[in-house]
Amino acid sequence: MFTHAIVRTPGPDAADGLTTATLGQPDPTLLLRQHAAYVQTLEELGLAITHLPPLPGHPDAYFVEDAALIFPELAVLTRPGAPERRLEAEAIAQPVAHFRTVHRLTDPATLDGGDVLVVNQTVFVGISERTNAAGAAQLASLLPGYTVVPVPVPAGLHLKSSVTLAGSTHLLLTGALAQRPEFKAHPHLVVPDEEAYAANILSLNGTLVMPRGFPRTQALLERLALPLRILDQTEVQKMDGALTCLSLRF
Ligand code: CIR
Repeated sequence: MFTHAIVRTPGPDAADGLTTATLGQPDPTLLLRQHAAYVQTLEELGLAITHLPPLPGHPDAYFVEDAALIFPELAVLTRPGAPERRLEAEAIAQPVAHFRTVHRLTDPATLDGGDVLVVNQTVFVGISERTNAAGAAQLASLLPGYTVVPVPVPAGLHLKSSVTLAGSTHLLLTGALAQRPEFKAHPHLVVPDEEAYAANILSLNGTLVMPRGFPRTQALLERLALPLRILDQTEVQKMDGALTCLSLRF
């Protein structure tokens, strides 16, 4: 069960964040509205919310998932791979320390939380443009009770751009990742190539939360017979963000 989430409100400078998408600039008002609907959904699913204010000068800081990892035993402040985002980790130290003992990744490690997928006691770490092998190794040394499995990220920004948990038993992933030996044996659903963005969903206390506009993925998820919430994510998608990025859930 998830009981808490930490979120940060997008700032007026959100359009200045990093992105590779070619979908245009986010509309600041609509971004705030979509973010508020997201937070309300987490609340409705039973999570108590810690709200952080915008972080001036750090336009990507509302993607809080990248700055920290929260496990039942401890928390880890990451060392984000994009130098522009590195200070976001220290900026979230205090709210995270309220809940867990805080550890830190250090140079030469780089790691974004978007590259970390926890499935029971296995921690898959995407090796990507943001996360390196030293990041995975340092994380493993902090998590003796877990098996850390590095996975090359074939496409997209982060590992979780292409694979997330759907309920408690299945992975939802792209065709490219479905071929990887790390995931092959796991029960999974494969998103159609043209709906790759929908591989990033949230599974929260028995409910699935997915982005709007991906009917084939929705049909796949309906097979799991779990309650489904659908959220507009258009403005976040313009900044290479997705549902998991917008919160730390624990
Ligand atoms: C970035 O490029 O870092 C941000 N604009 C998007 C981060 C998305 N975070 C995530 O998928 N965990």
